[in-house]
Amino acid sequence: MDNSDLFICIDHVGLAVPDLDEAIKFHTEVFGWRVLHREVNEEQGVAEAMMGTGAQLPENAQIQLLAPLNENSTIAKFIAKNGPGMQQLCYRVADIDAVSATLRERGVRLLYPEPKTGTGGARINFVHPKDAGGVLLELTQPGNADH
Ligand code: CMX
Repeated sequence: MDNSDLFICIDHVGLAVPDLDEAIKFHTEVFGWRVLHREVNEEQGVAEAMMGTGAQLPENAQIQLLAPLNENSTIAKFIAKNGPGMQQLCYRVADIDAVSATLRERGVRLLYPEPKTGTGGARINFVHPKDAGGVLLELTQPGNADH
């Protein structure tokens, strides 16, 4: 795959938060963001909200607020170890299978053998932080649902 076809843009930056409603209140009242989408993803162990600015365009990155559903959640573990804060950076891709194959060819480990379901029905996978310079890197191929 050609490098120019790999990533489309930064889709979102994910913030680990202890309480979703409190985080939404803070980000709307203090920073002026608005809720674009909310959902619970049981498989990922998160309650999440995608936040956009008042002038949000489809190609503008969003903020993803991620709260743990239970103590076994990846987000609960992250907060216990690091406190609340930036948990992930997510790149949007057009074809996650092709991008995954290219990254694997280049020696990068993806966490799941096949993509799982993420926000709004997107197909997602993650590059381990040890293979991405210390950053948990999500890849997302958006679904057709509201995103
Ligand atoms: N960002 C950067 N580094 C991270 C990290 C993160 N979010 N999470 C873990 N690490 C680092 C740790 O600092 C640690 O490094 P050291 O060994 O140098 O201390 C190493 O990776 C292992 O960390 P750990 O605390 O032992 O964590 P685990 O191995 O149990 O889990 C990971 C790490 C990436 C496999 C796990 O977080 C994961 O599966 N993430 C993908 C799923 C996910 O994040 N889901 C929630 C979001 C859902 C969504 O976006 O839709």
